[in-house]
Amino acid sequence: MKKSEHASGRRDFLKGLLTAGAAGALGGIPGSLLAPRRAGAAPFDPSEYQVFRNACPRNCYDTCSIKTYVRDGVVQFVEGAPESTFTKGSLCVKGYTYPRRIYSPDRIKYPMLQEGRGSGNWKRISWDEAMGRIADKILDIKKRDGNLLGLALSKYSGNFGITNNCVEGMMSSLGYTSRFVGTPCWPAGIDAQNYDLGDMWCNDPEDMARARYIIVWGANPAWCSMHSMKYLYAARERGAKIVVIDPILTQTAAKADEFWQIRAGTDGALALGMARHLLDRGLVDQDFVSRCAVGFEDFAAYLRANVTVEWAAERCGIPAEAIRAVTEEFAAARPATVWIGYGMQRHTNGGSMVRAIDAFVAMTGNIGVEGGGVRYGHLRTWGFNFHAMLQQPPEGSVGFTGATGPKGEFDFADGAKPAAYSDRPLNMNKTAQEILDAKDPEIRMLWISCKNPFAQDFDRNKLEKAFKKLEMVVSVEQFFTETVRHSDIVLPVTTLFEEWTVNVSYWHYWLSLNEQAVKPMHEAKSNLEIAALLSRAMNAREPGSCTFPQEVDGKEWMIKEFNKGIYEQFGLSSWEDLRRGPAKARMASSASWHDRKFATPSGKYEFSSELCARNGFKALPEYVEGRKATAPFRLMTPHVQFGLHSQFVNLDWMEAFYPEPFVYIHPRAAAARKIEDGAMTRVSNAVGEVVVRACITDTVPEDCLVMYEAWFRKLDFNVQNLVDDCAADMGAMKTGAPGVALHDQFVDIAPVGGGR
Ligand SMILES: Nc1nc2c(c(=O)[nH]1)N[C@H]1C(S)=C(S)[C@@H](COP(=O)(O)OP(=O)(O)OC[C@H]3O[C@@H](n4cnc5c(=O)[nH]c(N)nc54)[C@H](O)[C@@H]3O)O[C@H]1N2
Ligand SMILES: Nc1nc2c(c(=O)[nH]1)N[C@H]1C(S)=C(S)[C@@H](COP(=O)(O)OP(=O)(O)OC[C@H]3O[C@@H](n4cnc5c(=O)[nH]c(N)nc54)[C@H](O)[C@@H]3O)O[C@H]1N2
Ligand SMILES: [Mo]
Repeated sequence: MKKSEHASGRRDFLKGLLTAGAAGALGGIPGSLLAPRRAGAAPFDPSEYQVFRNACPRNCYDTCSIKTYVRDGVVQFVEGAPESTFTKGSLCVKGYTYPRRIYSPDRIKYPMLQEGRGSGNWKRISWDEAMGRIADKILDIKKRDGNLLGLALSKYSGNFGITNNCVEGMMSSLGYTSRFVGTPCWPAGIDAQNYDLGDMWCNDPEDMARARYIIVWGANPAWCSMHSMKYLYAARERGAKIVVIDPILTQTAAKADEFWQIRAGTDGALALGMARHLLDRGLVDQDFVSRCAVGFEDFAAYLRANVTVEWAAERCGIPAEAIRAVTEEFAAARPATVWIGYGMQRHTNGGSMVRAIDAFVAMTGNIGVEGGGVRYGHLRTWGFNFHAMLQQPPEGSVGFTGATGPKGEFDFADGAKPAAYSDRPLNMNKTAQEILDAKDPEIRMLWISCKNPFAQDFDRNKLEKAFKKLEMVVSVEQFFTETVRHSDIVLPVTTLFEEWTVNVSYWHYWLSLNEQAVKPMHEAKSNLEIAALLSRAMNAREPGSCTFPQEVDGKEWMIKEFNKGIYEQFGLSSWEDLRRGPAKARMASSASWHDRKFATPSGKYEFSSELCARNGFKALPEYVEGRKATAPFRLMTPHVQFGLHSQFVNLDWMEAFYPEPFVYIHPRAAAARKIEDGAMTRVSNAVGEVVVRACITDTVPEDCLVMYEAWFRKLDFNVQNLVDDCAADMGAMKTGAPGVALHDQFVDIAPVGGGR
C-alpha cells in the first residue's frame, strides 16, 4: 500500500468517529451514545449500566476476565475484572477495542455465497439456503464415498470458549470425518516436558513475584502476556535479577537487567553449557538429582565428554564469562525460575532445546519450588465435561481404520473384525500438503471455524493450490479474511459478548464465566446454533443423518460443561457464583510438582527418558543442531504487539496504533544490501515473496530479518508467503503431530525502489 492511501485510510477512520455517519457504520447504535460528553456532564454512575461477566477467549496466556457495561442493549465499554488478581482491573489495548469489534462495520452480517471462489462476487443468502446447500453437499459426499472422510474440519484457536468445542461435536454428529490434528503453537515443548516431568505443568505465574532470579527464555511477555509483567517487576523490587534470552531485543528484553542476544536455535547448546558449569563448580543440588530424579549420572557423563562452556559459547554467541556468571548467580539464588517461551521451541530442534533447559533447572533443584520451576504452560484447570464436543456419530457410520479403502470398503483378509472406526487425522501443520495428498477419499469439503489458515498456516502458495482441489469451502467467521476470500460460503458468527461460554487459561489458574451480554448483531449465530441448524437441515433431508440436537440453548450448554471436579477445584457451589466475579483454583501450593512426585514412568524427574528414546529421539537431552541455512538471512515471524495472530489488527481502531508492517533489518545488513530506512524491499525464498517497507534497527541480529505476523484489512501482507511447513522435532506424542519450525526460515532481501 502506498503511503498516501494509508493516510487517507486514517482520515476516513477519524472522520468516521467524528461524524453522524458513524452511527450507521456502527450498525444502528443510538446516536446519543456517540455524542461527546459535555463539560459538566453527570459523573460516571454504575447504576445506569447492566454489568456482565465475560472472558477474552483468544489464544493468549492472559485469558482476561472482563467486566462489560451495557446500556440500551449496547456494549458501552469493557474493563478488566478487578476480582482477578491476574487481570487486576486492566485489559491490554487489544481488549479495550472489543466494543468496536462487536459494532464494526466490517463484520460479516449475513450468510453469503461467493459465486466463483475468489471472484469477490458475494451475494447474501438466507440461513436456510446456506444450510441447505451445505447439507446437500455433505449428503452428496456420503453417497459418493460411502463415508464422510472427504469432509475435513480445520479449527484451532480463534475462540477457546469451552462450548465452542461444539464444532468438533457437530462433525462427530455427522459421522467420521477428517480432522486436522496437532497445533502450530507449542507441541514440541509439551512433549519435551512430558518426557522430563511426565506432564506440562507450570507454577502459578503469580508466584513469580517470589522468585529471586528469573530467566525469560524465548518469550516476550511485554507483548504476549502483559499481565505477567507485574510479577517480574514485583520480583525485581524484592531484589531479583531478570535475564532475557532472545535473538531479538524485544520490549521484554529492554526491561531486563541482562539481555543475551542468542543465535536462534542454539539454546540447547547454551543450556548444556550452563549445566556443565554447574557440574564443574559443584553447584548441583545433589539431593534433588539423586532422590527425585533418574539418569543424572548418565547425563553428567554426557556433559563431561561432550560439552564445555567454551563449546557452548562458540555455538550460541554468548561470551563464556557471561554464561559462567549467570549460571553461578542462578544456582545461588533461591527460588530461581525459567520461563520457557513458545517462540523458542518452534525450531527443528525445539523439543530438544526445552529438554536441555529443563535439565539445567532440575540440576539446581528449583523444580517443585514456589517461585521456582520451568514454566511452560498447564492444562490443570481444563477438567470440563466437554459435553459440546463429545457427540456420537449416527448409527452405522463408516470411518477411518488406519487402512481405509475407497468407498468405505475395507479389506480384512484374515476375516478379523474391523477395528472401531475413527476420524481420519491430518497434520494441522501441513494443512496444504495433507489436502494435496489425501486419497481414498480425497478431501472434498472443508469446514473452517475458529481458524484462519491463509493467515496462520504455512506455505501460502501451496495452500492456494490445495484449496483449488476442494469442491466446497465453508468458513464460519466474523470478518472477511483471506480465508473467507477462498471460501464458497461464509456464515456470520457471534462475538464473545453475544454468546454463553466459560473460559480458563493455559498459564494462570483463574476461571471466568462468559455471559451473553447483548443480542447477536445482524444475523450472526453462535457455533452452537450453527451446529443445531445444520442438524435440522441434515435431518430434514435424510432423517437420522445427524445426531446433533436441533434445538439448543447456549446457557444450558454452558451449564452442562460444569462438574463436581470443577466446582471443588474452584471452591464454587454453583456456576452462578461466577456472576460475582472470576474464581481461582484452590491449590495445595503455587508450585507445580510440589510433592516431587513426577508423572513420568519412573515417577521421578527423568534426565534420561526411555520413552523419549522409544519415540526416536535421544534418551538424554543431548545437543541437536538446528536447521541448515539455505539463504543469507534467517527470517523470524513472531507475534505482534497490537494483534493476536490474525485478529485485532484488522480493526480500524487498531490501525491507529499499528498502521503498517515492516521488515526489521540490522543497519549493517541494510547497508550491504543498499536498503535505506523506509525503503520498499522484496523479501523472498523458495516458498514465495513479500514486498514490505524496511525498518532499520539494531534490535535484530545482523543475519536475521524479523516480520511480525498480522492480518491487515487493506494490505496484502502475509508472512506465510515465506514460511514453509518444515516440522519441529517433537509434539506428535501428546498432540498428534509434531510442531512446526516456523522460525527456521531463510530468505534474501533486496530493495525494490521507491523509498520514502
Ligand atoms: N508465521 C507464523 N505463523 C504462525 C505463528 C507465528 O508465530 N508465525 N504462530 C502460530 C501460533 S502460536 C498459533 S496459536 C496459530 C494461531 O492460528 P489461529 O488459531 O488460526 O489464529 P487466530 O488468528 O487467533 O484465529 C483464527 C480466526 O478465528 C476467528 N474467530 C474468532 N472468534 C471466533 C468465533 O467465535 N468463532 C469462529 N468460528 N471464528 C472465530 C478469527 O476472526 C480469526 O480469523 O498461528 C500459528 N502461525
Ligand atoms: N499481543 C499478542 N499476544 C499474544 C499473541 C499474539 O499474537 N499477540 N499470541 C498468543 C499465543 S497463541 C502465543 S503461542 C503466545 C506466544 O508467546 P511467546 O512465546 O512469548 O511469543 P512469540 O512471539 O511467538 O515468541 C517469543 C520470542 O521467542 C523468540 N525466539 C524465537 N526463536 C528463538 C530461539 O531460537 N531462541 C530464543 N531464545 N528465542 C527465540 C522470538 O524472538 C520472540 O521474541 O502469546 C500469546 N499472546
Ligand atoms: Mo500460539
